Parts: sequence; structure tokens; C-alpha cells
Amino acid sequence: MVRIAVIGLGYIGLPTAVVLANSGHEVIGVDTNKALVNKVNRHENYVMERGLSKLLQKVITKKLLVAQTSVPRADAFFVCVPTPLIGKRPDLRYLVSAVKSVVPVLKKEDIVIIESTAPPGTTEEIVRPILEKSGLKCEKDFLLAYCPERVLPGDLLYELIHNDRIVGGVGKKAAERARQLYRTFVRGKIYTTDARTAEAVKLMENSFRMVNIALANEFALICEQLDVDIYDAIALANRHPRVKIHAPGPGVGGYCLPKDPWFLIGNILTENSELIRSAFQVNEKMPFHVADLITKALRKKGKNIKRSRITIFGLAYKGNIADTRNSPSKTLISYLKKKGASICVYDPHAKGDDERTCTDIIACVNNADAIIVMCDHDEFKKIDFDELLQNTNDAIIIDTRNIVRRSKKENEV
Ligand code: SAJ
Repeated sequence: MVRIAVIGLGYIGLPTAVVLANSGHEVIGVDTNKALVNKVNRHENYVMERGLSKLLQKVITKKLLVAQTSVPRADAFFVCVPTPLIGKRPDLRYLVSAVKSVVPVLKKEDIVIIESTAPPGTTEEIVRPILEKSGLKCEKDFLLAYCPERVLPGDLLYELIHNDRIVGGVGKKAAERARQLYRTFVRGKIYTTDARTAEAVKLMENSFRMVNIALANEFALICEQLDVDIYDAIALANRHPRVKIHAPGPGVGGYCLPKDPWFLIGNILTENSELIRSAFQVNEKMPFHVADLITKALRKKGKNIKRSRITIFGLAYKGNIADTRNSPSKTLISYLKKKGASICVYDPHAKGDDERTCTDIIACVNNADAIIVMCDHDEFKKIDFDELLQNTNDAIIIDTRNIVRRSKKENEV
């Protein structure tokens, strides 16, 4: 059992603190947001992930986890704070502030583990000098490691425990100590390397996915022009033993994929990162391509997008989650409003933040000229669209997620 401080109780930090506590460690969760700290101590879960509420209640009730706003003395410190972008540049202010908060309590034999996604070199060139302001020397007195998260929202708790992990140490001793700590709750394999490689690996993983989604989107644009069904084509191509084409969609949202590749290529020569830069452009244009499809389909029905009623199914950035960060739906909605359309958004998961969502699906499609499926929520897969269309003004349907199943295809774009 180790006394562990988890700094940052957000989407990664809270589940990490809970799983560490449930693995028998004494865990102190730390966040500057007093309201979050109070919620944790009242086991009021705010990270909507399957199984987390129950586990949070267990570890709080058993006093295995407590939350507070100050960083305590501990044997291990997990730093799980956001690392957003400012424009296309990493904003490491939260990370720097969190690491600085460890300095006053750092002692010999402690280990500090950074989980926040960061540009290669951050752990050694930014985090290490800050921690050495304590007067202690890295590797000699304290240990430092970098271990990125790789969990899929919607299945986070399972993946936190079962996925393989990469642990990057500043020195072999740190990698081994971090490996031992993760081994107490990770059932997947744990691969050790150096911190810089681990930072790069995380960014390469998400760049790989962002680029491959862009390729799928570009295939969709090509197949539209070729009058080939993209989904049939991908299904057949993926029968090749070494081909795995991703799913095309209306764009790439979330906190990570729109951000992480910029951490990788931000300081790289343009001529050495052309593919990743182009992939961003392909994904970023997808919501506007959807708007173009809507305009053309309405025009075919003698309707003008201006003053049309358009129902958007899905504000979240992907299926079965409530997260709307960087959602392609928001880009599409904002564009359609500028074109004069009247918008109604229906999403059984995402409660509208800056975009109001309707809770009554019939009211939301009432008299609609278009229904745009932007998200693959399971609820949408159960909808009888033939019946739903009866409530609309002969609406067109644009299904960007290939989930609409109908007995007949009329009105579908
Ligand atoms: N998307 C497609 N086609 C695909 C796959 C995804 O259009 O074939 C779209 C989705 O609809 C979504 C976007 O791409 O808009 C990104 O979705 P995602 O599921 O690929 O990835 P994220 O953003 O959910 O990535 C998360 C991140 N983890 C957290 O946010 C806690 C990331 O750091 C993880 O590496 C990733 O899950 C993972 O899968 O491990």
C-alpha cells in the first residue's frame, strides 16, 4: 500500500484516484476546484462512466480516498491535469502549476508520474527542473516518469484496468517503480521505456487515428463522386487481412484527437509533417460538407436552407457519451444558423451547454425539412424513421453515421 496524491480530478484523474484507492492504496485526490473536491467527498460522481459511481461511493465510504484542494505529502504523485491548445500551441500552464504544487512536499524516494498528454521532452525539460527547485535531484533523490492515458470515453473504467500501458521513466529506476505502481491495478501488459518515447507514443497513437479517420472521410468524398456506397466499399476492403479502414463521419470531435497531433508536429518542420497537417484539413471540412449536402438536397425539393427547419440528432462528439467538446455538430449548427436555418437539437445524452437541446423527439422533428443524424447513439438506432418522417414536412434524412435502417430509401441523401 502506498500513499498516493492524484492531482487533477477530471475525466482521467477521478477514475484513476478511485481505481488506485480500490487497489488498496491510501489516496488523496487534489483539485483546485473546491466544488469538485466537495462532490468527491460526498461521492457525487460527475464523470459519467459505467461503474464509476458505485466504485467512488465504495472508496469514499471506506475512507480509502479523500479529496482536498492542497497537495499533501505522499510517496507518489500522479499528475492528471488538462493540457489544452492555445491556437495550435500547447498550453502547459495547468501542468506547470500542478508540478509546482508538488515542490514544497517532495521528499527523498518519492515518485512523480505525469499522465497529462504533453509534447515530447516536457517531462525532462520542463517538469524535471521545476521539481529540482526542491533542492532534490531527479533519479538520485526522487523519481520521475511519464505514463499517458489511453482510455476510450464510454468504456473508461474497463479500459483503465485492462488496457496495456506504456510507462516512460526518467531513468530505468523510475520506469520500474512506476511499473510496480501500475501493476497494482493494471491487468494489461506494462511496457517500460524512457519518458520522451512515452510522450511521443501517446501522440503517435492519436495522430494515427486522426489521420486514418481523415482517410476514411476522404474515401467517403471520393465514393460520393463515384456513386459508390462508402460503407459497402469499406466493409469489403476491410476483408483484406491487412486493411482496417476507419469509419467516415461528420468530422472529428473530442478533447484529444483535434489536439494531440499538434503536440507532436508543433515544433516539426512543415515538410516533415505534411500528411498530419492535411488530415486536419480533411476532418475540419467535413461539417461544412454535410451542410453542402443539406443545401443541395433541400434545393432538389424546391426548398431553401434559409428559413428551413433542420433537426440535428446528436450534439455529443460521438455515440453514447454526453461530451460535446469540439463536436462537429456544433460547427454544423453554427454554420446552418448563419445561413438562416431554424435548428432543433435532439440528444438523449448531451444536455445542451451553449446549444439548447430538445427532450421531445416528436416536437423536435415536427414540421422539419431535414433530419441530420450526427451521432451514433444507440437510442437513434432504435428509431423507426419511416414513422418519424410522418411528423415532418417531407423531410430529407442525412445519416452521417450509417445507422438509419429503413424499409425504403426515399428522402435519404
Ligand atoms: N471518429 C470517426 N471515425 C472513426 C473513429 C472516430 O469519425 O472511425 C470520430 C468520432 O466520432 C469522434 C472523433 O473521431 O468525433 C474522436 O473519437 P475517438 O473515439 O476516436 O477518440 P476520443 O476523442 O474519444 O479519444 C479518447 C481520448 N481519451 C479521452 O478522451 C479520455 C484519447 O486520449 C484516447 O487515446 C482515445 O480515446 C482512445 O481510444 O484510447
